[in-house]
Amino acid sequence: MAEQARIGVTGLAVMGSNLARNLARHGHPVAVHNRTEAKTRALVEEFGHEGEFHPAETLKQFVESLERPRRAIIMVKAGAPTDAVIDELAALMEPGDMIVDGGNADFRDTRRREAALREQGLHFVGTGISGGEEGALNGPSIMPGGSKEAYEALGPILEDIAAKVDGVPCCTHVGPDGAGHFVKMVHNGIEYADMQLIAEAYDLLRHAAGQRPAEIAEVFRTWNSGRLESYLIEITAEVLAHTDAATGQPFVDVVLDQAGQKGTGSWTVQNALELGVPTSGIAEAVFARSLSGSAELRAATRGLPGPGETWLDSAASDRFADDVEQALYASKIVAYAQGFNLIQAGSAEYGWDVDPGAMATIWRGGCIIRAQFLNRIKEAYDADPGRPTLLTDGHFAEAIGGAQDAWRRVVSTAAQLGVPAPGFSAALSYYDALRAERLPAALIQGQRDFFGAHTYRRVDREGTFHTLWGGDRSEVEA
Ligand code: NBP
Repeated sequence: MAEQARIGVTGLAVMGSNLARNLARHGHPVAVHNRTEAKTRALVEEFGHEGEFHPAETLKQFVESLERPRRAIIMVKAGAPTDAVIDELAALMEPGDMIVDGGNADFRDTRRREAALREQGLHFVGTGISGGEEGALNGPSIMPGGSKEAYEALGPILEDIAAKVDGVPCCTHVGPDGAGHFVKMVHNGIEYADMQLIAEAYDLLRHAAGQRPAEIAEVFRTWNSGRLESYLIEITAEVLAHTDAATGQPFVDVVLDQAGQKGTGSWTVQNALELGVPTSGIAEAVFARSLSGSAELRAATRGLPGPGETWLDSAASDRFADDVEQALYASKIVAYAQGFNLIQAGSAEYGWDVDPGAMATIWRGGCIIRAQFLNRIKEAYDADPGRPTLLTDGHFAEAIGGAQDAWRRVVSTAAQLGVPAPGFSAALSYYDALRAERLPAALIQGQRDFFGAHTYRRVDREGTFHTLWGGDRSEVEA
């Protein structure tokens, strides 16, 4: 078969089909293949007019239809199916060719696959693709890892089909081997945190201030024209304003209150634990989803006593929405600051040299967490790429300084009225812990030394010490 296609996509479920259409619409001749051939035919029959498609019945035909060096994107189920397709493709390819995994792979798998294919002279590009099916079709945020050389051959095509913000593509070379999938994982973790904080804001307006969903939808619409402007705030207003056709009830009241998850949130937290990076905003969001799904536990505990007061009085209710906006903005800053610290830690651990400001740039469009706010993050890292936390940036420090009284009122109101707000509370505790001159970790060191002779260091002189707790309590140098 003649080598005519610039790039190929194998795996034509919703994501692969839409990505192939996006490529074709941008004038890139695209080879298409799917294990079950009917999907390939259906795609070309329905959308063949959108561009130049080269349907292949077998993976061999698919590979033969690609111009060299070959560029093949895999969009199949993550895990074993991806390994199976990689093995099959690699056997058909030649040195210098590129295999791109656009699925939601674990970055460790990506590192393993990249090393194995490098041995064979092939490039392996694990790339995060965010924005769901709509993004894949109309412009996703793309986070490719792999070698610089592979990016030179692949990047321009990916940048072409990515979302654009102010003319800048939401795609850049993230870093070697698993960097792209790591950053995509953290993106998803931040998405969990952002959604949880928004949900808590809704819950407080509903169950502390007594507002109806339609009223809260209006509050979110207002917020969406300010500093919180983002896709997630926008769709929250839409969901809250929606009425269930069958019952006439607010849609949010007829949906079972058990949130699902596919796993990238918990991956993020697992990696944060391994790297020792506090990402309490993401962790609380993952746990909140787990708790919501713990049906038996919730049923068994429903009657546990709560506080006497459960509503704000009307005067307090009136100013509460403003307070919640401030708490939401401050907590969001903390959640993002934690997520970016995790990216920096992963980058240092695996030697990726990821530019955090560039990540903020490519998340401004196409993906679920797209937001105005990301421009601010980019500016903060442009001003100081090595900054230890976003919280020290002038804009964010000032925003939190201005928000903190309201933030504290919201967290204490939530506690007093018995409305759960784990994201808001954890974010505030993190902020206060960072600010603290002394942490109670000194006491923990004392406890550890007492029961396990784990030793401690002193504030006033060098060295490692142990107190003879079981003896005369004198101090010895360890
Ligand atoms: P799915 O994750 O549902 O996978 C279905 C595709 O995998 C079909 O093309 C199927 O072929 C193929 N496949 C399977 Br299953 N096992 C295979 C095997 N052993 N060999 C060859 N092909 C196999 O598709 P998706 O929802 O389009 O997602 C694709 C990837 O993109 C996933 O990794 C996903 O995590 C990621 N992703 C999805 C989204 C989203 O919003 N859905 C967003 C971002 C990333 P068949 O037709 O023959 O069964």
